[in-house]
Amino acid sequence: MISIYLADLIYDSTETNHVVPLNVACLAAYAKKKLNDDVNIKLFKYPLELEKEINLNPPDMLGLSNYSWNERLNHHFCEIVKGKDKQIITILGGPNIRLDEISIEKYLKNNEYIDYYIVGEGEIPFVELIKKLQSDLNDISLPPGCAKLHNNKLIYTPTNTRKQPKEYDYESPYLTGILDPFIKDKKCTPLFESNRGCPFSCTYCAWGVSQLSRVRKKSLDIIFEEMDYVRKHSAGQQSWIFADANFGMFDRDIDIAKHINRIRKEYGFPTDVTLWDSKNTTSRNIKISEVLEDKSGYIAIQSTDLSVLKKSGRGNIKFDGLKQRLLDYKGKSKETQTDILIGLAGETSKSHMKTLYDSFDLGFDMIQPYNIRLLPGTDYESEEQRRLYKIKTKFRLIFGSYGIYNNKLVFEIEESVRSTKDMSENELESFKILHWLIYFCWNIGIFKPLLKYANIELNINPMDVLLHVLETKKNKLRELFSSMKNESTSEWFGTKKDLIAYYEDARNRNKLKEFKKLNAWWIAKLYSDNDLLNILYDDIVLCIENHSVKKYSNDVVWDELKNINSKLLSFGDLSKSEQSPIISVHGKTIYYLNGDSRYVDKLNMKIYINRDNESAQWWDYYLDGESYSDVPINQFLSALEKGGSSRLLNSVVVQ
Ligand code: B12
Ligand code: SF4
Repeated sequence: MISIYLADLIYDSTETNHVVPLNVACLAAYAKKKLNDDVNIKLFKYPLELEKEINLNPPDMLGLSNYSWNERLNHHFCEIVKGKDKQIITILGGPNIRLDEISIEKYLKNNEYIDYYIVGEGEIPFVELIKKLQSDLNDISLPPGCAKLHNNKLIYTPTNTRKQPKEYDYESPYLTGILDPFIKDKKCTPLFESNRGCPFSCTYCAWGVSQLSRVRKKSLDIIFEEMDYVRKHSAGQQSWIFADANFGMFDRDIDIAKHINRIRKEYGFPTDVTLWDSKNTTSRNIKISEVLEDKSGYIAIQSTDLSVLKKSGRGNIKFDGLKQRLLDYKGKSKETQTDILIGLAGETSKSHMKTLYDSFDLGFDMIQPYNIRLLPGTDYESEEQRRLYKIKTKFRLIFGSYGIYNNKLVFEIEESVRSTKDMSENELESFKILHWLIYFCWNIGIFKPLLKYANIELNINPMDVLLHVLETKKNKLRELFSSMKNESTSEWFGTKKDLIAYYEDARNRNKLKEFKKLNAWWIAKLYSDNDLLNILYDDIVLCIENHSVKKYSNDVVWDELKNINSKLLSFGDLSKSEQSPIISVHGKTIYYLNGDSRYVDKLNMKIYINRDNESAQWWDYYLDGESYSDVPINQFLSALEKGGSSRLLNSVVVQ
């Protein structure tokens, strides 16, 4: 019997992003069904466990799931097993590889410890490869989808995806029980699929590659059974993820949503279900959102420039439909969120700036600009598009992805777009602090009441205020911005080789641990000096007051907001549950403070500011009972990185 270890590795140093290893479990379940007792398969998620097991009982075959966040770790484990025994067969699968034959050949040549790469959907090629390895070793041909080198030349026939059936019915990994240890692990988020593939072809996305353009469905009964199984046998995780690229593409997705909601109502979980909505199916998306009783609506616009969207492969996504959904969500008082990318094909500094302005005009409550990570296998990463758009990239560490396995230090690297023919690196970098100001002042809400008032009452786009803040005359704030700029640029290395040499140098190893999420680090810096927070507050207030012709002396709501906004962030201690004395305010003030529009016409509303028990306990746990100003700044930072950023503000309670 052949012994196979399959792993979807995630670094032990990270505490987030853990999902059940559905990818390799799919292979294991199908292989078990087809090959019965010929195979003995073990699944792994954590590298330390895999390392231990390899040392105790080396397998005959090691198969690893290859993504942009675990590639170097995978290579290292292939090297480890080959070091133990050259006969152990190593296989990589997963999306993190260019898809043309020359590149696959190069990949295998550059990574001598990898015997096979399975490209695209894995179930059938994996099983056929095992069968092949168990039979005729003289025949060098391979099943479609499998790639290897023979005499230094590639042997590979791509899977003919056109011939795949519209429905796929491989064995369900959940229902075989193979994922039981993982759904019982509280840290692991259950992951489901109801379909595979995406008909759109956004150039920066590995979902949109031609291999996956045909959408194929899984049987509805199996999906229901899987959800029921996970409900019954899991640790009751509050989060679930659906891996579908376009949830809402089919009518039946409404039934899936109803099933999720039934489970949630009856058993109290999952409260939080991540779904990527389908495009161009507005009314169905709205219906699904109603069924799931979503409190928020997520619509990724990426850019509002139609020519950029077209060049980025998003020309077929109807912008009007996105707007209609947005209006519906806003009409139902849902919190709306969007993603924006900087560095897309054809995006200029001007058009990106306009996208940011437009996002506020459209009324998004959360606006999240991201860099573009170049992903192997996508069009945007290809040599052709690199040349066409004169894409220049740089490299940085992936946060939290490092560890020592088999006595060797391993860490992960991302390659991101730093300039194109339409946007220079300086221009791209000039948005960094602005993006952070959007995150800090608007998304997590620190000065949102003031900015929202300015936007709605005075017709001032919050971008105008934030751009003004960037030009502050206050020395202390200028110094902060200048240090932020240095920190931001110094994360990047010109080449992968330089980055590796730097972090492998024993003198710099500690810096791996110190590598931080700058968004959180800059909050820690601001909070560590109350003066800075006050200067930022003053600058925002001054800018709004100077911007408008309206006289404020009589505007009760503005005065109340100025007073209460500062209390929301500095009232009491983060770790202490506290209530302020009762404050009397206009109903409209409440709307600007927490979005509740029920009292806008009422005078003399009674409210109090509250630091609720749950938030206080959360901070107490992460700050060891101290105030944030008394703990080392790195401890505060670590709490922010673990989710503290969204727990900074006190809430407003109406009496
Ligand atoms: C779930 C998911 C996640 C999870 C984590 C998943 C994990 N395994 O750890 C979360 C939500 C945390 C996540 C985060 C991110 N993700 Co993600 N994510 C997905 C998603 C939606 C589903 C993946 C999945 O499990 N599908 C179900 C399984 C069954 O399908 P599969 O992975 O394709 O596996 C099949 C084949 O690939 C193959 N196969 C896979 N492994 C193996 C192994 C062997 C040995 C063999 C033979 C075959 C094989 O067979 C499988 C069955 O057919 C995909 C999109 C998609 N639908 O594929 C993106 C995707 C994987 N994510 C992606 C990205 C870029 C990210 C982020 C970097 C986004 C960001 N900028 O922050 C982050 C980074 C996370 C980190 N750790 O740093 C990219 C990866 C591209 C790449 N080249 O690696 C994808 C493809 C989406 C995209 N936009 O292009 N993600
Ligand atoms: S629609 Fe979404 S999943 Fe499909 S290619 Fe575009 S970004 Fe990727």
